[in-house]
Amino acid sequence: MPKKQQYRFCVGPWNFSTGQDPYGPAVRRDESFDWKLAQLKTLGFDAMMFHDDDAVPDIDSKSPAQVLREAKELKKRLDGEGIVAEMVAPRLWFAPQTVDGGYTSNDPKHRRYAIDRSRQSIDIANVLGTDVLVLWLAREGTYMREAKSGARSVELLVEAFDAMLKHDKKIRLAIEPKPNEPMDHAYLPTIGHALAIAQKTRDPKRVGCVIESAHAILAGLDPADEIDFVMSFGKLWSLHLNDQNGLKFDQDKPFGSANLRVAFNQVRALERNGYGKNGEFVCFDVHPFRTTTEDRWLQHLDNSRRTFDHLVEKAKSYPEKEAAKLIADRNYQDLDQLVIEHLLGVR
Ligand code: XUL
Ligand code: MN
Repeated sequence: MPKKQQYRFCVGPWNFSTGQDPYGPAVRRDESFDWKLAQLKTLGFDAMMFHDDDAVPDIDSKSPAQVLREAKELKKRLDGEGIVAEMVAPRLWFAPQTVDGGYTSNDPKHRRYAIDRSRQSIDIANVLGTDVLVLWLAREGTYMREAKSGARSVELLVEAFDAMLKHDKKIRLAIEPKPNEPMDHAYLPTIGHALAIAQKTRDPKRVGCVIESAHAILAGLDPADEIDFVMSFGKLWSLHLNDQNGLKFDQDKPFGSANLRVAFNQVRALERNGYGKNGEFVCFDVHPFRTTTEDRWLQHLDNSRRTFDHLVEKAKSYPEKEAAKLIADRNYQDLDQLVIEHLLGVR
C-alpha cells in the first residue's frame, strides 16, 4: 500500500437529523446550528458541508445582498470555531419551482430559477472560501420517461453547467450521481455519466465528481470500483461515505453498517489512490437510526469515523504478499478466505 496519509473529516448539518420520515414525524428535538457546529471539533471533524439554505436559511425570501451578508457572518462563525466549509450545494429540490426538476424542467422560467440559484450558491461558496459546488441532481430525471426528452435533457444539463462555469472562473462542479429517489430514474445515475457529460461542457477540467457509497450501491455498482474509476481521471473531489442494505430507499446508514467488506474495499481504494492528498475531505453522509435517542445523537458520526479508522488499519495491515501469491496461483478461493479472516482479525 502507498505511504501514510492523513484523512480529514466532514459532515453536513442535515446529518444531525431528527428522525422524520415519510411515515412519521421527528423523534428527536432539533438543536441549533451553533450547537451542531460546536460538536464537530469534539468529534475530531474539520469541515462542514453546506446546502445554500443551510448557510443562509429561508434563502428565497432574501435579497442577493442580504444573502451575501449572512454568508459573511457565517464565515466568521466558522473561522471562530476553526471549521472549514467543504462545499456548497444548491438545494433545488424543495422549491415550488423545481417540482418537475430544475435544469431539466419543461418550464423555461423554472430552469432560469435553478440556474440563478446555482449561480448564487457559487457566490456563497466564494464567501465561505470553498471552490467546490456539489450538484446532487435530485429531480433532474422523470417520474415517467415520456414526460421529458432525454436528449434535450442532456443539452439542458450542459447549458446549466456552462452557465455556472462561466459565472466563476475558479469554481469546480462536483456532480454527485444517484440513480433514483426522488425520481424514478435520474439522468446522471453513475460516475461514468458524470464524467461523460463533463466532456461536453465549456471547461471539462472543472467538472468532476462526488461519490456516495449508498448511491453507487443503489445503481448496482461497487463503490470501490467507482472510486478507482474516477480517481484514475483525478476527479474525485469529495466523498460521502455511508452504507446501504441493497435496493431500497436511500438509507444513509453508518459507514460499514451493512457490508463491512464493501466498506473495506472502499478504504483500500482510497489508500491505493492517495485520496485526500490534494486537500479532499472524507465526509460521512449518514443519519441516526430513527430509534436513536437524543443522548446518542452523535453516535452515528463517531461510529462511522471509528469504523473508517479501523478499516484504514486493516488496509495497511492487509497481507499483501500472501494475497499476491494467491493471485499469482489464481487461487481466489483461498484469497476470499484470506480477506474474511483478515477482517475477522483471526489471522
Ligand atoms: C441525497 C444526498 C444529498 C447530497 C447533498 O441523497 O446525498 O444530501 O449529498 O445535496
Ligand atoms: Mn450525499
